[in-house]
Amino acid sequence: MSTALLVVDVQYDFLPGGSLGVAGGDEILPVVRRLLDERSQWKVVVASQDFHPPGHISFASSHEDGKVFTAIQIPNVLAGNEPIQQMLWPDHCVQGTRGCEIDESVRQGFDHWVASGKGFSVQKGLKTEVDAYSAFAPALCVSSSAFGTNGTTASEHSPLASHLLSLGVKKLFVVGIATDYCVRATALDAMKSGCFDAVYVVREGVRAVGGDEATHKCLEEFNQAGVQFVSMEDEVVRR
Ligand code: VGL
Ligand code: ZN
Repeated sequence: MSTALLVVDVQYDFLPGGSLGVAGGDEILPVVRRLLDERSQWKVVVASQDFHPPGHISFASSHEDGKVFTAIQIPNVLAGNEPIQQMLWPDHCVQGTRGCEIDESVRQGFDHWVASGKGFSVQKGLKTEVDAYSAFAPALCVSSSAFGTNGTTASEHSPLASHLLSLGVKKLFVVGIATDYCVRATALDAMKSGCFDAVYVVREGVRAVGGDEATHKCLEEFNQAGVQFVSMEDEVVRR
């Protein structure tokens, strides 16, 4: 089947008890594990990881008087230093810390796919001065697989999109944390890439930093963009 599963940032810092713990984040774990079941027919399974260096620009602690959960203006170093909004967060997903690690039970389910050559991971947010919510952000991600920065892929797509395209992936299912940040950016970018026939976000497999209200707003954006918000009960997921 030409279907891929993308598990976004199911890391300890985004789970309850983590430095940026999302309420109900742990409730998605059984759902993600079920989707990762080895009997599933995924052509490929991708796990993304928020992967920041210490002192990352998105940390409130990196700015004098920086307050968590408020936005500031910073220069966009990728686009002529134009001012852009940057949300400030508690320090989270710092490389080498436990908070950066993918939940053990999910990692075990994922490892099976890696072992059979069908799974790989993508790290994002590695550059100190740039935040990256989307797993499709070009040039901001590194990956455990061979694709990446060596220019062998179609330049108009992100490395991840090009790679999935080259594998013949037509449908992409997205789950993970957080609905209103990295899942949102990833699903919208996937749709925008034009590389997929369909992009699905599985509702039981996501939770938002901003709760129900934020989820609702994302739903409208998904609708507008053609990203389908589906349930585990839906035929399209059960197949
Ligand atoms: C995320 C906030 C900051 C996410 C990452 O994975 O949704 N949210 N960094
Ligand atoms: Zn982050």
